[in-house]
Amino acid sequence: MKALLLIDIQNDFIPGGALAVTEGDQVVAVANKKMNEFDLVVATQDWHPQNHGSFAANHPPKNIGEIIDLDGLPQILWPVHCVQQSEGAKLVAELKKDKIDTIFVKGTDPKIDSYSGFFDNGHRKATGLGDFLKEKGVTDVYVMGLATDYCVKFSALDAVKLGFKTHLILEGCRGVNLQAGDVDKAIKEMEEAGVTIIPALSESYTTQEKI
Ligand code: VGL
Ligand code: ZN
Repeated sequence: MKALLLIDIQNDFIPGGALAVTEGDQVVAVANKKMNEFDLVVATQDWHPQNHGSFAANHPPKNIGEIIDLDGLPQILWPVHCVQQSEGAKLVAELKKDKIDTIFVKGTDPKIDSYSGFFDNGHRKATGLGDFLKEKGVTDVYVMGLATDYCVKFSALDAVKLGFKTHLILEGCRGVNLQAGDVDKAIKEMEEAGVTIIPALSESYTTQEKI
């Protein structure tokens, strides 16, 4: 039994959003197409309270990109993003919602960030996604979404740790690349941890497929 796991395909992570990922909007078409190949589709949603500790604005005079200690863990400071109930936190309008079985929210505790869809960054609390997939009899998890070097990476790494055969749909991912090379490093890290990387289709193959 395989499941498609859509990571944080939210307005704030696409161009025009608060934490825009270059070409982030391009993963939507991939998600909408891939959904048809799966019996189970689940999504994650970054869902922060306004006072979340990952927001630079909550630690003046600190700036975006600086690293602080947040309740004992190193924390990169981000722009205010994916605030609960805001437009930016909504799943992208063009993403087909009818096929999504359940949405798991994360990052709700102001004291700890949660890049992975399974656990917070300190592995202190689970979101319920792991147990949910196990109860459904899922053996294989196919991960895609935003962003490759943060939430996609940590979700894929946790999926491996939980014993799922884990696959990364590369054409359905885009990354932040805060430092040049971060996305490539993330892909390598996932591969070394046992994630199967499904390479992006070549341009010509994509064109052929559309005909
Ligand atoms: C993400 C940074 C902060 C992500 C979420 O979805 O990759 N990155 N919050
Ligand atoms: Zn976040």
